[in-house]
Amino acid sequence: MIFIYFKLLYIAFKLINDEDRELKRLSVVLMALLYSLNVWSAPLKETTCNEKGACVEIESITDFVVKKESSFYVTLLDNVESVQDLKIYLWMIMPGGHEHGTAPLKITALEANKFLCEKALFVMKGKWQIKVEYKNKGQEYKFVQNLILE
Ligand SMILES: [Cu+2]
Repeated sequence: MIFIYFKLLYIAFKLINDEDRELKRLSVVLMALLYSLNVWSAPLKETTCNEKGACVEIESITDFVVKKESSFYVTLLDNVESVQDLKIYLWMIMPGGHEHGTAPLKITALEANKFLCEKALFVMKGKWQIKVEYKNKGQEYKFVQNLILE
């Protein structure tokens, strides 16, 4: 989220030319304010690949906000006919090194390779991961999408 925030800030800087100093200053203040109030949360659409060359795409439907139920799509960009034991879950890595999950997601298959994941509840601020795991032809596949929730 921080990364996307700075990316947006960069775009804002590029869009507003140097003559519009006041406008630029205003947009920076506004974005900083939204960010500090924790009401700004960026959508996500990322493709994650593993060392075997298989990929999954994760696309948020709602924004990912702490203590609010979120939902997202997971699309397997692999040969899905032989995929078994699909697991999609949230994982948190705490500052002290402790790790934990959450209540299970509600997962609905929309297509053979596309899944709707609901009831994703990020219970606290910090470093989160969306984990996708499955087996395909006797091999295990694991994907990790990192998220920082402020
Ligand atoms: Cu935690």
